[in-house]
Amino acid sequence: MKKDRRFETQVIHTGYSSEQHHGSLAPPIYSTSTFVFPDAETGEQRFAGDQDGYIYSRLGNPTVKMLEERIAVLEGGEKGLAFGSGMAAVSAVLLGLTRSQDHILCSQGVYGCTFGLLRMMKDKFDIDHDLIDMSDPEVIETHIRPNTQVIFIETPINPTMTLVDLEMVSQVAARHNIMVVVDNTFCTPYIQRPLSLGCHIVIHSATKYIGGHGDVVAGLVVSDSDTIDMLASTTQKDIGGVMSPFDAWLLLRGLKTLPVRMDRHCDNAIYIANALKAHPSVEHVFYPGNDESSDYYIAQKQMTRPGGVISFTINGGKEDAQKLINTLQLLKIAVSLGDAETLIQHPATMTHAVVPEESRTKMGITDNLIRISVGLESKEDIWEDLEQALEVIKYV
Ligand code: LCS
Repeated sequence: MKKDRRFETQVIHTGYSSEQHHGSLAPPIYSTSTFVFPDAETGEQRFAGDQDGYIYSRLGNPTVKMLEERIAVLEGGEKGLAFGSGMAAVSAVLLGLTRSQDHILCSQGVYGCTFGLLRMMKDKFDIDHDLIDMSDPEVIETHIRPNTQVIFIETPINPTMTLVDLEMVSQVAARHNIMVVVDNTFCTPYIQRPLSLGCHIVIHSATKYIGGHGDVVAGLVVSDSDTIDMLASTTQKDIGGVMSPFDAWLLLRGLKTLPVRMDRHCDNAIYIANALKAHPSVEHVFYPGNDESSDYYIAQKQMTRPGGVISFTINGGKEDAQKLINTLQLLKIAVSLGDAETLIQHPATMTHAVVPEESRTKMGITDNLIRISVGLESKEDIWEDLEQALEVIKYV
């Protein structure tokens, strides 16, 4: 396909050519563990890397490759790599870029299991980290050590929705030759493209908006060819958290509607965020579309739209948050995000329960914080359900 096609065309066509597959409009699922060599010499050449071709599905699979090519183009990188989960992707990247006695600088606030991985890397492999507020370049500079290899960022940060200025951080990192890794799960390349802002690696929990239908757990990484080849031949191949061909097929299908879905998620979320802001039971709304927020200028700079996830605090505590959630009728009580269904969860006791209370407080994950992944239902129906639940806690 012509390289200069627009995003809405690339999500549908890139990485797949029906002419090469008997005219099949939908891509085939190469559900095979291994590939037959015509002779022993071919096997030798493929293992030696002297001949292109598939060997074994942990090392590469045609359906998975279609997805890797598509996501690479969408993120504006050279190559993509698919994993069995977002955490398989995060761990392959962080373990692939570091060795014992290295240091990672991380945004103050990340998904709970990424926090768990950083702690495990420190305990088991002597790879240290600092979680810092990334709003001030001088603060970042003062935390950079001679052994800092990676700056790892989520933006918006899960679940506080704080934003990090990717261009600013990548400029600081460039002065020290440090790789900047961005978890772009909340935005997808439709909303934010970190590689175009000077960052080096993009990671996705493709479980979320990329899949979009709550039926697959998967991860993706995009970067330059050398970095992807290094990850493919080390932490991916030897730890082995690969994606199945069927999951790649689901994601190829999900990607086709990404721009349409993201626009609807954003339209609904803007409506819900405004309605929450006006409700007396709501203390504060954390949403990149909130123009009263101190980091709103970052959203304006690097995001095309504010996304579909909103967090908010209520006037009350943990019991009130749980009561509100329990009163809902349409909204589903579930972790994850980016699905057609609106999902609601309580980060302090769910996604971020593994983070010790002291660190949770530093990250801003209080007991009265609630996160909503606004779905694709009627925005009026979503609000009616939330409103009736907010009424129940109004007079506590
Ligand atoms: N990165 C981010 C920003 C995430 O939100 C998650 C999962 C992951 C990585 C890990 O991806 P997975 O292995 O689950 O595909 N976040 C979840 C959440 O907020 N609720 O449930 C899972």
